[in-house]
Amino acid sequence: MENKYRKDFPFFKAIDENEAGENKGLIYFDTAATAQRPFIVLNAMTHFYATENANPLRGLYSLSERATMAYENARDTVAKFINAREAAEIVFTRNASESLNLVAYSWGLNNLKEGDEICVSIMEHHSNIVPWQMVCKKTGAKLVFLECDKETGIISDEEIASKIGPRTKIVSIVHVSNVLGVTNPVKKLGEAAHAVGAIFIVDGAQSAPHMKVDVQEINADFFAMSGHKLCGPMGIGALYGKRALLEEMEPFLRGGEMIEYVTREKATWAEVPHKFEAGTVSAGDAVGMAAAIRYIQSIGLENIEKHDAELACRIIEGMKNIPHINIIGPKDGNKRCGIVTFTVDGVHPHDVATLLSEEHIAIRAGHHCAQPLGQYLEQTATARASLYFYNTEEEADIFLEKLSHLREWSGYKD
Ligand code: C6P
Repeated sequence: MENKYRKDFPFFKAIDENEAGENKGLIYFDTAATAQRPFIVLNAMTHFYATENANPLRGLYSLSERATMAYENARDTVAKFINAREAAEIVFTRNASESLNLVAYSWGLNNLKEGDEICVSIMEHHSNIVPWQMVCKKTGAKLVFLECDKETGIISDEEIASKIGPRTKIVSIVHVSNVLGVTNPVKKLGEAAHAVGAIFIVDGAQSAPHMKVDVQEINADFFAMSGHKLCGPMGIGALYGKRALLEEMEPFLRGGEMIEYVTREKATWAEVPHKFEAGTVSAGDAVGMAAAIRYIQSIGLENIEKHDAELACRIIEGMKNIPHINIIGPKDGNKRCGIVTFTVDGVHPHDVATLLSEEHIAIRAGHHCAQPLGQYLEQTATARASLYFYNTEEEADIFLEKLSHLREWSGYKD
């Protein structure tokens, strides 16, 4: 795929036209943390605030009705994007973390008891561990970890069969690991969960931006995602949930238009999904997220997936020719979803990121909010380059060239 997309982004346009000030010449390889935003998203949000702004879901005047319509249309776009059965199965949240917390608080706390088990994998982001630790603490349930092969990141069938059993009530798994880049076999994991009567939750923070997701095909009961990782604004995300489950759940947060009727003593709740959306909703951000989804759909998720794989292959193959670089996770760029994690012998990952920053390359280093995985792999910190459709082969080659000097810059002679 030739890179005709950079001009769609004020951020890259400024860099490419040499008008980026402090960002001059910057290579942005940190999309797994957050993506950049195209004009189309910023314009959609400006349009909403300039012409449709009123408090949605409340007003009886036409401007408020238009704001409501913009918000509900955005919900419809998210629903179609992941093939939900209906828009009511999409709850807007702040991000994937809040989506997972919603399920933990509203389903987990009300359905688990001592002796039950929650099964996650060792490669989970903290956002899919710490809410479950809270549920375990409050209910007496136990958190069980599926371990993976340390080289390939694969979770074996034997591991799945030995950890998901009659005590399992929740299986909550990351679709694409933000460290290893591997795509977990969610369909198989969902079947294993449902076979023992557990609910199946998928953390799609890193998958939804990079591949076609079909929540019905993977038979997820819940699916969590963030807007900012797919070129949308920060502060908006979504939780997909099957209607029957959402209907039986208690609200997560309370107040605003999530009520049906309130007396001095008690309240009843609005229909789903509004039952889960307390207070004034983030309509401008929802509009921005929908614009981002339409934008990446116009590029084509299969094209994005192919581009990310080609660039990751180029980087991984290049890294194999540089001494003292260790790739963490699969050595095949086709299996990395654009996420390349590595270490350099003798150079702390934080120094790798700092030295590269001096060369105008932005990568992430540290524990990547996946400390149990770091402990399992005996890597307290790693460096990570993460790519998207707006990155180029030229950037990959500059990155590799700089990488080949890191040891020398750190005082090593070999
Ligand atoms: N990972 C990273 O640099 P939020 O922050 O709620 O939008 O997403 C949380 C989250 C959940 N699951 C996975 C697999 C993730 O990768 C993330 C976010 C970023 O890897 C920031 S820590």
